[in-house]
Order: sequence, then C-alpha cells, then structure tokens
Amino acid sequence: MDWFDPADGGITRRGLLAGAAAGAAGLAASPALGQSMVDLRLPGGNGGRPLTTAFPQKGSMILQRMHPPLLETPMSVFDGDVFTPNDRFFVRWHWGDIPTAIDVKRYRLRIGGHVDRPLSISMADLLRMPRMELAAVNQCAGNSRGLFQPRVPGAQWGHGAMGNAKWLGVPLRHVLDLAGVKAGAVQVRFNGGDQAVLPDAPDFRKALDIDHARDGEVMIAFAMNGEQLPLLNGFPCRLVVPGWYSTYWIKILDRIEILPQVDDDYWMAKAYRIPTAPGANVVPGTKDFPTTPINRMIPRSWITSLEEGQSVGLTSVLPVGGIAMGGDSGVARVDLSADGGKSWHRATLGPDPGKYSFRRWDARIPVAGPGQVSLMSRCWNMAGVAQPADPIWNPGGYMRGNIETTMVKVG
Ligand SMILES: Nc1nc2c(c(=O)[nH]1)N[C@H]1C(S)=C(S)[C@@H](COP(=O)(O)O)O[C@H]1N2
Ligand SMILES: [Mo]
Repeated sequence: MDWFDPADGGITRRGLLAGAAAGAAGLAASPALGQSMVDLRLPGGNGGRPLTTAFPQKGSMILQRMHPPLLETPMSVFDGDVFTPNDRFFVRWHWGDIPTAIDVKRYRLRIGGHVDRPLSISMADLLRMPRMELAAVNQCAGNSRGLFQPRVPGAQWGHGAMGNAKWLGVPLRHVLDLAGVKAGAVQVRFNGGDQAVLPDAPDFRKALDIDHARDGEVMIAFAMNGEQLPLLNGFPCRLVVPGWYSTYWIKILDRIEILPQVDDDYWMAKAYRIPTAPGANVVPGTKDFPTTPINRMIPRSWITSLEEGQSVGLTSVLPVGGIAMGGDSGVARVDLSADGGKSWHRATLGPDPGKYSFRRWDARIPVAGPGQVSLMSRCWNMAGVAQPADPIWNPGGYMRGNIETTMVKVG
C-alpha cells in the first residue's frame, strides 16, 4: 500500500513500476489459453469456456474475449470471502485501445466545463485529499446476459461479470466543490484513458445527474481491497457509483466535465438504455419501446457452495451457502427452497459490510429422499423488494434479477 502513503503525498517508485510493469508484462503479448474449461450451462449449449491465466495481475479467469479483454469470474470464487480478490475480479473494456502502462507521475485528472475553476489534479494531489472507504458491488449491466431466452446479442456472460470490493478514494463531491460547479449545471460526464479504435467510433463516456454526482457516495477510487487497482480494473483511479451498474464506473478516469445540459452522447442517448416498463421487461422480440438510461441495481442472490449438476451424498439436511446483494439498498433477508420454490426456509445472514456490498448467507435445508433437487435462493432488500420468480427480457440483455435455480443430485 505504500504507493499512496499520505505522509509524502503519495507516489513511491514501487507504485509507479507496479503500474508500468503490468502493461509490459502482457497486454501487448498474446495470452496463451489454459487447458481447463468451465461449463456455464448457458441455454443453447455453448457452455464450455476456456480459462486463462495469461493476463497481468489476474489469476484464473473465464476468457470471454481476448482483445479488448472480457474476463469473467468463476462462480467458485464467490464462495470464498465476500470481497472478491483483485486478481479474480472481472474485466470489461469496450474499445481496443486501452493503455498498457500508466506513468502515474504524468497522470492528470482534468475537471472542466461548467465550473468556476478548471482543475488539473495529479495523483499526488488526489492522494492528499479527504478520503472515504465503502464496500460496493461492481456489476455489469449485462451480467448473466447469456441466460436470456430468447437469446440476445452482446457478451454472453454467465453470473461472473460482477465483484465486490472495499473501495478507497476521494468523494467526487470534494473535487467538484474545489472546481466550483456553476449554477445551471445539469450533469457530470466522465471519460477514461482508453480510446475508440476507429476514428468515427464514439469514445466511451458516461454521465450522472449533478445531484447524484454530489451525493457524497460517488467516489474517485484509487484502491480496492487495500491495494492499488489492477491496470485492467482502472489503475490509477476509477469512478465508483455505489448501487449503480458498473457501466458508470469509468476506469482510468482522466476527465470530468460539468454539463449545463443532459449528455446527448452515444453512450447515454443510444446505448445502455432499458425499457421504462416495470422491471425493464418487454415482450421478447419487441423493438420499439420507451427507454431510459440504465441506473440502479436490483436484489440478486446466488448459491455458491454447490455447483450446477453436482452430486452430494445421501442426506436429509443439506448445507447450502451463497451470496446476496440488495442492489441500491442492503440485504434484508435470504430464503432458500429445495423443492423448486414450493416451500422456503430462512437463511442465516453473515456480517453486513454495508448496504452496497455482497452479504454471505448459509442455510441447512431439508431434502426429500435421493434424486434431483432444485435449489433456489431469493433475496429481499431493505426497501422490501424481493427477486421475482420469472426472468425478464429486453434486447440489451440487461438487469437480470430473477430467482436462479441450481440443480444438484442427492444420493
Ligand atoms: N474507461 C472505461 N471505463 C469503463 C468501461 C470502458 O470500456 N472504459 N466499461 C465499463 C463497463 S460497461 C463495465 S461492466 C466496467 C467493468 O469494470 P471492471 O473491468 O473493473 O470489472 O467498467 C466500466 N468502465
Ligand atoms: Mo458493463
């Protein structure tokens, strides 16, 4: 952690090299594929996915795409700590031109637009500012898209396009106050150090409403789980938007623009939009419907102690464990069923690391005789919202949140 030691304002040689070495070690090189495969059991039968260990600062990950990297976290990782290890944390980039090294001494975060004082902030400056730490789930809007039926185009993620970390950084509000937001500001737009590869392709930028940006929870994070961010997760700093899908969590954050109007850029006006219909749900195949930018997350839960298709010895009481998230509020309760949703048993919740975090749950559930058992978990959040039984559909494959089923064989 010494690279952001506040005593000297921060950046040691070690930190600088860590960032640079990450790039040199491998993004440019062609990663070799591992031998093992993971079966995600996606509908349509394309379940076999190669695992790779070839990316810098990353352990064994499901390879969705090599360039730009799309790496998914295997479900078994979530059965460990509720905080996802940095080297197993999923990775998603839109455009191929991502930096392979960052010189933190030259790195600047620029703040401009509708402000009194445009700023250019160095990492040393940022590391001297007031700090906050917060546990929050980073989940791709398209997490579990591979399970949509009928299927939709886009990255065919299983459930592993998500991770939970303790994020350490500076409240965005502090930086906005330093710049002095002018009256009439409407949104704040964020841009990162990656570029579109084709000249006409839209740079990846996202915007939040000004009040949201100033809520004291949205932060510029420079560390996750007590370490600097892996390069692929946005070193040296990224936006963290607690409770919101990670499309807003801009990585390698280097530009903040305060806008006197709503952002009409491609990534807000055209992409990452969901139906305004309840639950973001439309009849499969529907194309024309009113949309709104994707926003808050919803409650979800997963069984992590048992895998789909696993066999367990004959027993009348089966221990089952997993994780849950409340979305934009905390996890209030998790129930478990071992009979396809007919009867439910309350699970015991683990410690609460904060309302935006994963929370562990465990249950011992009665099972009837030998044979196939259909296990289901259902989360309620603190706002009283429970996971629905039925899956939704929308053409983007966004916001899956229904009760998931894990089939195991007893005896
Ligand atoms: N600069 C930049 N930031 C970005 C993106 C990107 O393409 N470029 N993708 C976003 C999307 S859609 C996701 S799902 C998350 C993924 O974060 P991770 O790679 O740290 O897991 O980054 C977000 N931030
Ligand atoms: Mo995403």
